[in-house]
Amino acid sequence: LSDPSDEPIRMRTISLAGISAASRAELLKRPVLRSDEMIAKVKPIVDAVRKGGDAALLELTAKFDKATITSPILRPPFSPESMELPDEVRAAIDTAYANIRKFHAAQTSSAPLIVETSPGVVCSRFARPIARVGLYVPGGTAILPSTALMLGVPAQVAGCQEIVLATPPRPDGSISPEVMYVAQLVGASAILTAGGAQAVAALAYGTESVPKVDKVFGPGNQWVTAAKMLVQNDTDALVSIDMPAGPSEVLVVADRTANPVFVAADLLSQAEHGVDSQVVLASINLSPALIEAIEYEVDRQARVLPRVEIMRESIPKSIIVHASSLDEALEFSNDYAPEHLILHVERAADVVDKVNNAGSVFVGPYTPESCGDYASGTNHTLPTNGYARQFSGVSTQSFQKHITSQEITREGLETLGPVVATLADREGLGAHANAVRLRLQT
Ligand code: HSO
Ligand code: ZN
Repeated sequence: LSDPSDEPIRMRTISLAGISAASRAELLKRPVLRSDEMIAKVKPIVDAVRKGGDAALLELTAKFDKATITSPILRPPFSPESMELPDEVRAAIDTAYANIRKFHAAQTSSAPLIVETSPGVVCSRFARPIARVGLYVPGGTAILPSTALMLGVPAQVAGCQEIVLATPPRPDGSISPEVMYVAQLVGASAILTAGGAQAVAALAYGTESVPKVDKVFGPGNQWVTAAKMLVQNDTDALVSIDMPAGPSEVLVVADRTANPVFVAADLLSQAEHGVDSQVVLASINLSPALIEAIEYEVDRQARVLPRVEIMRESIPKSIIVHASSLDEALEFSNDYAPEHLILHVERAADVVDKVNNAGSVFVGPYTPESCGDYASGTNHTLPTNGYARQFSGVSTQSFQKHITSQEITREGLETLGPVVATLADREGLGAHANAVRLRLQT
C-alpha cells in the first residue's frame, strides 16, 4: 500500500475551450447539499427544544458537546478570568474590531430618505434596528472569534437591543476566552452556550432562560443551516435568517503576472476550512511553467501546514479552469458566483468593473482573502453555493429593517385622490375608493 503522504496534493485541470454546455454547467455546481434530508434530520432536535425548553437544551448539549452545564445562558458582566488573553491577541482583536466597526458604521443611513413624489405627497423611508438578534458562532474544528466580530459589530452598530451570541461550549462547559472577549466588546446581552440545531431552535423559539430572537445569523455546519431553514419556515417562530450558508469557497483569477507563491497560498487558505471547501483557479492563458509552479507551491505549502489532512481532501476536489482571455475567465467567474474572488491579474482594479456576481472581491497581489476574513473591515459572512447571484454578504443593513412613511396634505389628496379612486374602482374595492372620496367631499 502506498503511503498517502507520498501522493502529490493536486487540483484537477479542465479547459474551457470547446467544452460542452453540460460539462460547463457541471463545473459551476457545488457538491449538493441535501437540504430536505437534513431538515428532516434536525426536526426532532428542533421540536425537542421547542417543547422541552432548557431541560432539553441541556440534555442535547451533554449529548453532542459532551458538556455538563447548569444554565445555558451567561449574562454580562462576563468575568475577567473568562476572557484572559495574551496581550498581542487582545491587541489584534481590538484592531480588527476598530476596522470592522469603521466600515460597518459607514454603512448606516441615519438620515431618512424623503421624496415629495407630487405636490403635497411626501414619502419617506427610514431604518430601525431589528430588536433581538441571535448570532451563531461555530465551534468544531476551529474557534472563530472572527465570526463573533463579523456578526457582533454590525449588530452593535445597528443598535440591536438584545444580542444573543450562541456558541457550543467546550467539554468543561466554558467558552473560549477569545469569543468571550469579543462578546464583551460587541455588547452581547447574553451568551447561549449551545451549538448545532439545538442552539438555533432555542434562539428561534426561546426557552425559560434563552430570549427568543427575531433573526438568526451566522455560518455553521449542515445541521445549523438546516435548522435555520426549518425555523425560518415556521410561522410560529416568526424568525428570519441571514442567508442559507454552505461550505466556504474561493475563485482565484490569475494571469501571467501572478505570483505562484501568493496564488497557492490564497487557494490553501480557503481549502483549509473544511474537506468540502471549494477552491477554483481560473487561469488566463497561464504558461505550463507557471501552472506547474502553482501546483508545486500548493503541494509544498500544504505539506507543512497544520491542517494538511483537510487539504488532502479539499484540494483534489478543486479545479484549475483554463480560459483563453480575461473576459472568458470573468464570464466563468460570474456564472460560478464565488463567495470570494481574488484577482491576481494585471491592472486588477480595472477588472472589478467586470465583476457582477461575487460575495467579496480581493484586488491585486497584496490583498489576501485572510485580511477580509479577519481585520480589514469588510464582513466575512458571505453568500456561498452560487447565492452571490442574489444575496449580499452580511452588513449593517442585515440588522435593520426599513419602514416607509407618507404624509399627504389636503391639496396633495385633491390631485392624487382621483387617481387612487379610479384604480380602486377598477379593482372593485369600493371601500378603498371611499376612503379618498369621503375626504374630498368635506
Ligand atoms: N473564510 C471564512 C471566514 C473565516 N476565515 C473565519 C477565517 N476565519 C468564510 O468565508
Ligand atoms: Zn477563511
